[in-house]
Amino acid sequence: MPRLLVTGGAGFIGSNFAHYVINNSDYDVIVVDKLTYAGNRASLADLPEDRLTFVRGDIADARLIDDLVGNVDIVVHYAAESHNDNSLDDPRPFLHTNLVGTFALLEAVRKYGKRLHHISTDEVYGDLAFDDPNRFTEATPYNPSSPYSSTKAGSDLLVRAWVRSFGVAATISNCSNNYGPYQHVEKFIPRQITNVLRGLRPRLYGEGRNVRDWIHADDHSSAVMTIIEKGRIGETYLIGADGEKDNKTVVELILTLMGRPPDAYDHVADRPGHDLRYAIDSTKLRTELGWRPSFSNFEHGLAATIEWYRKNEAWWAPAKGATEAFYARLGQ
Ligand code: NAD
Ligand code: TDX
Repeated sequence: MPRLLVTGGAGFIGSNFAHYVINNSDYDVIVVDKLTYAGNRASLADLPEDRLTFVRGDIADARLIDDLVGNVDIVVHYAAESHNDNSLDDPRPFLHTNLVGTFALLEAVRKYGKRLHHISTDEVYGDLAFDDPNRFTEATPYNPSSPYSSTKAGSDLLVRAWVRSFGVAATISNCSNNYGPYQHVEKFIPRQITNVLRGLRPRLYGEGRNVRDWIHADDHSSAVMTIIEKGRIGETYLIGADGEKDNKTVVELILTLMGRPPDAYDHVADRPGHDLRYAIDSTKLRTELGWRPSFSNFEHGLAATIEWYRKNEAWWAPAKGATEAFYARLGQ
């Protein structure tokens, strides 16, 4: 069977992708993950041992990565430090993983002539004004705002340079905000859901007018599989599902779906440099590769996600206390 190396496969989107691949293809999956605070081996616990191999390690460890890449067919690179608020508090791990780690993977795929798909974010494009009629496209200039998004932008540029200078067979995708099961409680949607489950009030940064373009993690996975199978080498594809909503609307919807008054939340200190709005135009992916999202109704996807957190308190509870202590220190 063909073998996929999934970096960061014990994190939110990587573990959803491992489930998607094992349930929808013949690929065997090898996950390499450092198990930082954001990684959780339990997110892969229900996958069959004959299809999934787990290796604990750092993607910046060139010797380990060389060994692993030499023995697979395709590398799908999810591993990253991924949270903006952490990057504003301590940027150093973002440079290590997002830049040095991506460099180690690029050197290994170059040496062995392996196919790479690099996972990135819409945040590399900076933000849009609320009333801007345009959305991000593959041609939008890079303009990142935070240590997180600037290191992701840097990792994309490394991939592009290795394609051009060394002929590495890579593709890149830049996706909008994901939601779904297995997302760490530091992120917006799981934080609010688990606050309500704990009897705490949701916390909205600033006025809550900032807009994010939401996509279910399964739709992100199907888009990545489409690019691996049909994408043109050297190309970038934007992934999005036309899910723009402001944060206030999302908090009110979570409260309503959980049977609470829609105004039972608190405004807290805003994020420094807070990007106003992200919006993805995924026309290229849809017209060239024929991809379509399957979660067309955000409310249904959100209700299923709430149900998952309700049923899986044992998965998220160990991280909740430290996460809220971190936010309390920031006044958030
Ligand atoms: P996450 O923080 O939930 O998971 C990251 C995983 O990478 C964790 O399992 C962690 O242990 C692992 N990791 C971190 N440093 C590592 C290292 N040095 N070596 C090996 N493993 C390491 O992140 P996520 O939200 O699942 O994001 C995954 C990818 O998708 C990232 O590249 C992110 O930039 C991108 N992305 C995320 C979103 C989103 O909405 N969350 C949207 C677009 C793109
Ligand atoms: O408690 C909160 N209250 C709040 O209002 C938190 C945690 C967040 N927010 C706001 C900030 C953002 O406007 O909600 C929005 C979403 O916040 P995050 O979940 O931190 O996501 P964001 O900063 O938009 O970045 C996410 O999408 C792009 C992922 O974390 C990135 O990894 C991805 O690249």
